[in-house]
Amino acid sequence: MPLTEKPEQTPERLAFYEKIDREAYTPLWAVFSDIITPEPKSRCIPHLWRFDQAREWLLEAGELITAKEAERRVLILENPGMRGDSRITTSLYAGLQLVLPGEVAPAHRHSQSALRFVLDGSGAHTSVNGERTNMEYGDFVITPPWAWHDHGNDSEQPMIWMDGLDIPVARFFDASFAEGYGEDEHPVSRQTGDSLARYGANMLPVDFQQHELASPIFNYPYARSREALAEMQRQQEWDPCHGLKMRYVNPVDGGFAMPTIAPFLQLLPAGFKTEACRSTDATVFVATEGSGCTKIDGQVFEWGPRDIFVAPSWKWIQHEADNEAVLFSYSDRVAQQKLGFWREQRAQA
Ligand code: GTQ
Repeated sequence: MPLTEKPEQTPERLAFYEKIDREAYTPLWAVFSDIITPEPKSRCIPHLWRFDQAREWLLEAGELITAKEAERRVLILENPGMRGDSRITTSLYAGLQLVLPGEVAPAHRHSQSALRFVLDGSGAHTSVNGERTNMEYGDFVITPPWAWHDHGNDSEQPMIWMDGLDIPVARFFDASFAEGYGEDEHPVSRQTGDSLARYGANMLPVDFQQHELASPIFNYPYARSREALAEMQRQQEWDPCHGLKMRYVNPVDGGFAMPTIAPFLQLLPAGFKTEACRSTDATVFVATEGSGCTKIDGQVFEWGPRDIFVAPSWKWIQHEADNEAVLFSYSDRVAQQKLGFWREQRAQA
């Protein structure tokens, strides 16, 4: 049943509202249907950013400012429905970061969690709490909340990755803290590859105790994830809405790899067309391989490798792959599920 309609605004009522307004009161019945909506209502709109254009403008930014002067040389992908707000969805941020050969993005830490998804170049590193990882195309890298991190590029090529952060979430809760380390790089105290060996080989140190919310693995190499998809593909078991979709997990508890951001990797075989599906977690997608198109709320977006697109909450999504395609995506699903908000619906076939 629909909710009661908004009551009429009689002169007596309006006079009353005006009187109480002066002392910071508002009648609920005048706003109820705006704040408790029968379905999600959002300023977030579907949009696609072409990587080639972004790369050109990032390299231009590289001539204007150094990574150090900028703290982070990033072009924010702002949702066109929420310009000026530094967000790609209502709860999440996305940006494209450039680190040029020889540069360092100085060590700092903040309350916000970050993910990196590597899109261009090879061999630059990020360091998290004293361990370095070298980054390759498609690697999914985590910076947990309040972890020291700096980025450097000792390779010969510019390195570009997508940053996904929960900046709007921290802002919503008024819980943002940040500080610089005071030196370009945090000292390296652990061997490169240690975390992946220690936590990412289906084993855990015998007396391991969970103290952090984020996964202790901080680089999930694309080569491994991609190989898993290729192996599963042979089984030919497809989800009608997602093709073959996996979520990146925290091996300690089986939950999502990050406390506020849910990351996924999915494969769509050549020619596959998904059934329409919608969920309350607005989602950022990046094509890593292949090309195709995605219909979001009736609008069709054609994508190729490294293009980024966003689907708002509760809008029908349908993917179609021209050739074998892989999509990385992230959303706030993990937070919504913990808080009891998450819903999904699959179209009746
Ligand atoms: O690399 O630490 O896109 O702190 C925004 C804020 C990246 C980072 C962003 C950040 C970073």
